[in-house]
Amino acid sequence: MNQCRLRSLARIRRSLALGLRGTDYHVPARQALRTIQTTSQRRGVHDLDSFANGCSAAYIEGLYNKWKRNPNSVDESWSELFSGNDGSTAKRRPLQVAHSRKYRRPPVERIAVKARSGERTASGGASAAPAAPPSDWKNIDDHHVIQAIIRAYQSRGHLAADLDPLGIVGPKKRTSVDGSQRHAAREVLRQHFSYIFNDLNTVFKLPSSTMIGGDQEFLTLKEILDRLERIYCGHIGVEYMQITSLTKTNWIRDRFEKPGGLDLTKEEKKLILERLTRSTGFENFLAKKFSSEKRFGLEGCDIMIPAIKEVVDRATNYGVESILIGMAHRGRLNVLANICRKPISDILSQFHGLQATDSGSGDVKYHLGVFQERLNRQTNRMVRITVVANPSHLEHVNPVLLGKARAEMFQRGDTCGSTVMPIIIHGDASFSGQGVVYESMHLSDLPNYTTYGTIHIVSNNQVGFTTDPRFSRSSRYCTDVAKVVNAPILHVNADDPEACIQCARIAIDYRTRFKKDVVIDIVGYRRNGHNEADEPMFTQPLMYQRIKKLKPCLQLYADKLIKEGVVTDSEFKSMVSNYEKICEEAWAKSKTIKTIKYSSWIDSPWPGFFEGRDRLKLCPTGISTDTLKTIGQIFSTPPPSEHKFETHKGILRILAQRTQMVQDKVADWSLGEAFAFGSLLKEGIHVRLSGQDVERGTFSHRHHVLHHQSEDKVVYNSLDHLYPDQAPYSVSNSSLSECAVLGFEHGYSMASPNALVMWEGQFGDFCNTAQCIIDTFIASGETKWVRQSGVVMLLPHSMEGMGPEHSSGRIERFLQMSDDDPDVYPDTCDADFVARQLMNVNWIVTNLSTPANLFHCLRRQVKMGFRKPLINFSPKSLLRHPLARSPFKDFNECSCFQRIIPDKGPAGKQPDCVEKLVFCTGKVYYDLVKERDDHEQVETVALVRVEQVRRLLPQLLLFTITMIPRILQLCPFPYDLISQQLELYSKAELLWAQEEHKNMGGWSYVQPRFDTALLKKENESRCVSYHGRPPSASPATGNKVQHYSEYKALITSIFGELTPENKKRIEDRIKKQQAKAKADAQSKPSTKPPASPPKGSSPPPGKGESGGKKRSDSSPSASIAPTGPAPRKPLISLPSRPPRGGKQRSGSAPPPDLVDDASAARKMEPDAPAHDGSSPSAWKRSGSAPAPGVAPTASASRSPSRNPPSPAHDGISPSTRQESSSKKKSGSAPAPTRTPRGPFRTAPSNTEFIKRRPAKDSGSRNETQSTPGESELDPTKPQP
Ligand SMILES: Cc1ncc(C[n+]2csc(CCOP(=O)(O)OP(=O)(O)O)c2C)c(N)n1
Repeated sequence: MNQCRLRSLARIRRSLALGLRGTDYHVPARQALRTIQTTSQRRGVHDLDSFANGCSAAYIEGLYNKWKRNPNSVDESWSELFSGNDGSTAKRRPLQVAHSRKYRRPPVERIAVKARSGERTASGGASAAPAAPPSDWKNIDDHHVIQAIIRAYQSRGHLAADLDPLGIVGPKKRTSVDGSQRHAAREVLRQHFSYIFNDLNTVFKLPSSTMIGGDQEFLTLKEILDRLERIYCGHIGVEYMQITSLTKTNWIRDRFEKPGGLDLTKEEKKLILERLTRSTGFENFLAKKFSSEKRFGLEGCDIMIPAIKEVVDRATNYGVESILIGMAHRGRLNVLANICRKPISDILSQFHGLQATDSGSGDVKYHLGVFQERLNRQTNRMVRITVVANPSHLEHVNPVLLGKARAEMFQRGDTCGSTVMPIIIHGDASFSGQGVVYESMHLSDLPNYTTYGTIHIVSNNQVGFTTDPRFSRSSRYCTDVAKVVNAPILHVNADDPEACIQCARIAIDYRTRFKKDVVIDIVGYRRNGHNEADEPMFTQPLMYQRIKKLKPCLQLYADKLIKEGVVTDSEFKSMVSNYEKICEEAWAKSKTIKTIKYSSWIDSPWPGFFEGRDRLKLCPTGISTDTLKTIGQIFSTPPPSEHKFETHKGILRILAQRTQMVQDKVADWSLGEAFAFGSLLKEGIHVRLSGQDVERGTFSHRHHVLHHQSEDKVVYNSLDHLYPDQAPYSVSNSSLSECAVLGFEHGYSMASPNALVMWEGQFGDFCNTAQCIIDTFIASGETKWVRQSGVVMLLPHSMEGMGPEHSSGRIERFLQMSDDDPDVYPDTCDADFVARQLMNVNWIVTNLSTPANLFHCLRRQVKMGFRKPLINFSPKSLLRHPLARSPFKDFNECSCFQRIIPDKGPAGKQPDCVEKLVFCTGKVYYDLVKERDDHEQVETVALVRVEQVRRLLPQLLLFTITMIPRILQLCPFPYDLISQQLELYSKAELLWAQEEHKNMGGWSYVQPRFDTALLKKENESRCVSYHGRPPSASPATGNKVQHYSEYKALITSIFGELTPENKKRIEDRIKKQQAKAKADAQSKPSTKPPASPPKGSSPPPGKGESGGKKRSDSSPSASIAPTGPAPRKPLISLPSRPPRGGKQRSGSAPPPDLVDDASAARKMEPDAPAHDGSSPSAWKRSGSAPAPGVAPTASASRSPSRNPPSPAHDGISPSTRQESSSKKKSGSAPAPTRTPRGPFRTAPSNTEFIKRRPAKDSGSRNETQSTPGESELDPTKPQP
């Protein structure tokens, strides 16, 4: 089939699908279409060319309607088609007939053709075909043509509409066959036009698919064409035939087509003029007073203000009490002044460059938010108008606004958007260009995200900065994206104020009636450059030549109304001068304003929340054991039996495990989370959790929404049934968009402080597609706009061998954006230190490792006297880790959030005996604990420490212990608790262990803060050394073998190699476990689930959910354990301890006299490049030397086989070594002093220096380098 035919078929398919989609239409229509297609595939092109055009859907529809009334009233071939009798012979006939008839063929001829065709059929159809009833076939066919013409205007009329005030774009008027000038000549009517009859006065009966006749059933052809032309090809181009709902298309058709439906009264016209005077007057005034200031004026689209005003008026009339507006820069000040009625003097004061009296960084005037509550004089009703503060990033305010609107609806108990309405104002280039527009639009019909219709207004000035539309989009209209949600799109010429107002009216009526999105595309121009200082003639010379000649819309409309006698010239002049006077008075007033307050531009005030509250009071977060039991029991109970809810067997097992936990008074992650949610719900706090797959949980651990196994859409959520008077709980799987959904939840959290609003990333890695929301709203929103939000981001994060994009939530980025000063040791003696620290930081960053801490942390979010975003890196394997459970006592009234969890092992009683203090955060803690056990450090490490322990107490030679406190709240940094630990273990070597790469994870954040804490201590010479993966461009390897080898390198760098004794012990232990498991299995063949699981369901209890998942897949520690599948030899070799040379001590602080001067000098070399991935200055600060025992370079980790890594015995990268030796050669070794960095900086000795000493690397490299071929080694056996 050629392209033309394909297009024809596509068109007819669409027409049929759209036009005939009524309840009982579509079956035969589809069949008809299928028949047509089948036939067309068999036939030549000519069969269809004239038949399958864009307008024949109307024709077919007409026939179909007729057939429905009386099957004999249409040709037999159509009858066969519609009745579904599409036998092989019948299939071809309708086409032949329809085509050959070409609408106009006289009946006699047509019947003849039919007969001929019948003769040709094998079935002898000619003799069987009934004779056509006597009728005026010419007349019928002519009516079909009229119907097709009407349909053509309805669906394609907008293509010929006169939308561009500049007259550059759009079809020109052409002379039609009737001699009149018509826009629609080519674009719309195409070949129909050639069938226009010679006699324009012929009267036709109007089909039911049009309302142009009003009460009249008959119109002359001329009148039909004139009316259609006026409605569809005038200053409004309405795109609505794409809407799949017949009710909606009929409604729109009705509104536009009904005669007189678009007429305005004199008063209405006068009101438009008044509003236009204000809109234009405001821009003129600003232009006069601040000619060179950027204000992003609306000139050229001035009518947008009266149009919005119309929407507001009408909406308030319909009962809307709160209107939320999201918009960018263009016309924003005008909206504030003339829609919100923000005092003009306040707006003008923003131009005066005044000092703000409150804290924060502020924002430019055309980004500020506004919240105004006022009486709408037109409707005499109170209305709240909010313009949400927004960043420069175009369109990204959209989801935020929608979330805020949705939350307001929730607060008001508005379940259909009747009291709250969002309006979004777009630019043409950004509407079509920014993906977030599409992503946000897709929320419009989702049950938990819908705002029951948003009014979109495009201020379409036909240029984006300096870029013409033809270079900025591929679609015909900038609004085409709205078609994905079936929104009607009303394009309107900005220089026709009345048409604009009509569109505004229809839009708000449509939204009120159908609760769906609608778009008004106001096509205007931009009188100035992108901003007022820009020269547009550089880039759009011809456009601007025209613009210069064009009278402003206000003038054009005033002339029109004066001509019509609606206003007099003097009335108009006084309108203009009155508004000028208002502006002048405001100007004078603005000059008396001496300071500004950022808080007077807040868009989301929380009245009553801050007043009378001690913001620094941290309320307890623990709850009673009774509450725990109640929540636990309900959360672990299947739906009540009376509901006959069929629950999946696997879920029943999970619930049984939960019951067991409740009985045992311990909680795993999901139970801990449920305790937090349930207890808040009990206290009347609304909880909302949204994100991809959150109902079940990406890792299948949550299971809040249970699905009936044999009834569709029947679900049960036990957290909805905790207490009779509990607050509502909303957990919702979202669309697959991080940007829109996170923005939405952020907006939701802005509406009220009394809600816990959470967004969970599927994996933390994907949150960067919402980076703009994170950067411009969550990180900096409070600073810029004094607006608080307690939104929670839950970002699954941990290195579990799942590859580069399933491992890291990018802790480092969030920490890097935290605004606590790394160099200032805070006043930890302050009684309110903890709360003050939280209040003063821009967000809280946590990496929690116990369910109890998650519980307290989430509850703290709403217990604080202020709101802060919480970024929590949540676990993956820990969700089921047997050690990652919390006893009930950790949730009770005596418990609280723990910012750090000190190691509570036996060594705590003898802190002086502790040799190593390893700080860490997150999941790696559990790995370290296991490895510490496996390494039996007490006996083995002492020897390694020979050199180090010289400065320790003698008994340490025999008693060496590693302490592992966990830092759970990374930001704000818990200085007080860290300092306590440093004090307590004053002789221990300090280590920071992380599983992330060196340029990632928490290291770059904690290192300077550790330094600050250490420098605060007198006579402190220690610093913290780094133990983790080397720097890398990629967050994680995708190669399991490499992952494990990196992991092992990290472990070895802290604990050294497993000794033969260690390995023997581990082997014995495993054998014992295996034997026990075997014995258990023999004694009780299966742990009984409540009922036998169906195929493919969850694993049996005993193994639990985790039992079903191979540990080796997710847990490095599991995989390197001897029980795991035989791991391959790591590609990166591990350092052995003790290191060669005797003096070296990986990661230990040598006494100052042992510091290698030369390596220290290298470290201090100011110009030394940062081979380890840190910046040179960070490198200088020490503590940032390459990790001992880890792969030395990023390149090595990228391609180990081609670029084999050097051994990590000394933790020095080859490049660093090279660097060192070259520096040595050049003899440029300065004294080993540290550069003071902050107020507390002195020059302590550097534990890193000795680790960086070059080893005999060539030998060791050969010794330890392994190739994949050699890698099938038992990890329990000693490594070479
Ligand atoms: C996401 C984003 N990209 C680029 C810019 C820079 N920028 C500011 S305005 C503008 C042109 C916008 O054109 P349009 O959407 O048509 O609005 P107009 O300014 O013409 O009203 C651009 C590219 C921005 N602010 N945000």
